[in-house]
Amino acid sequence: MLAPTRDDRFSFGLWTVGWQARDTFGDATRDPLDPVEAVSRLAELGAYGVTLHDDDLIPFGSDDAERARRIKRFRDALDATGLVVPMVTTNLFSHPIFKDGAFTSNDREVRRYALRKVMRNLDLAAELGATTYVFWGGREGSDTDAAKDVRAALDRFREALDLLAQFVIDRGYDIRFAIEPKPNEPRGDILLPTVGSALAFISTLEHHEMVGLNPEVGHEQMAGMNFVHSVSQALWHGKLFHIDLNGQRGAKFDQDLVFGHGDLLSAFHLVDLLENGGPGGGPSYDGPRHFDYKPMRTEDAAGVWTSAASNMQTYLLLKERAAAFRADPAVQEALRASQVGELATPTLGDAESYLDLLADRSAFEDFDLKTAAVHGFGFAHLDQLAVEHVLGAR
Ligand code: DIG
Ligand code: MN
Ligand code: MN
Repeated sequence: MLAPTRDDRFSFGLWTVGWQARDTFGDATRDPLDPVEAVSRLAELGAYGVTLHDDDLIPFGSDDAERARRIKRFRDALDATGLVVPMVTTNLFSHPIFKDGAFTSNDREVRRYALRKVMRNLDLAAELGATTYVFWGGREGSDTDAAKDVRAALDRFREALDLLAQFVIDRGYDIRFAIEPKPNEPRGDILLPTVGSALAFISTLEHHEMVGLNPEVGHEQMAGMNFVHSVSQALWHGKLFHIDLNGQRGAKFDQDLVFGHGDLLSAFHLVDLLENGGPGGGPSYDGPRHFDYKPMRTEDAAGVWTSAASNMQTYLLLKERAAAFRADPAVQEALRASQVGELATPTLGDAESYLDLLADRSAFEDFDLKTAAVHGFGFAHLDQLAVEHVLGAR
């Protein structure tokens, strides 16, 4: 067993270990979990942080006295354990008023209420020391194309984020925003469904420099995307502000499995990317390793903590395997044979212009098409080496 430490920067949402396992087809199988207990149990397991929606800590509709009491209890538990709060977010999806969305509800009064709910929670996020604020628009979308003017919805989504960014700037908060894409569920189609659509949207925002991404493994995979590609492009844009780690087995309902319990090979290459920078070298990401997963509905309280520990254990094992993979001389030789490093070399030489390229007969007129056409890249050997490292066979 590998022991997680605070230096691993593992964090969990209160809503993960606190999930009572109520789903569309069944009632809760577990009792509510006191956030204070969650803090102390996660600290014991080796986590360094907890994250939360406003309603996870302060039940919707609590009066000010109850709000203050719950915040104080929570902060005392943080002080007692040393856990930090790297990220905070808003629940803009559970209460019935959000049934047609929050920032993009057809009902303008709901949109105004949602903005107030977020501003109130941004104050709490700053008070708790969070530096990342996530926006997962779970209800921003539609169930019929007849009922949503998507162009107007994107206008309203942008209006909301521009206003909230201005609020954070004016308040002087050290907070950046991270949009979390998801293609569907609970709406038939959710706006900003993938990393790509979110990046395009972010580029139109007034304060785009303070808005990045919080990609979630299962959400990209629900859309049939390669999560390593999604995270790589987020990194390439300098927009990987946070990450939601979990597992997913293909394009089906959002499973929120323990990290690595879905596509294990993808999880290995993701850890290699985050920790070692992947083929390009790194490391690439120094933010929290945040788990947004759900203990299976079949589990009792003991099973919840087993699953929480499993996220960190699997991550650490994959981190160890990825380090061995990068250190393996056979892998380094295979990478050279597959010309993986060559991709980092610009296609044109230093100070070479397209005119020089046009004049270079070896690039086209005399290019040896036959040899290039039958060239073998040796990826099968490299892929097998990766699999053998994941299996602990090397
Ligand atoms: C679900 O994947 C979403 C919500 O749980 C939350 O808003 C966000 C925070 O990571 N993830
Ligand atoms: Mn999810
Ligand atoms: Mn998430």
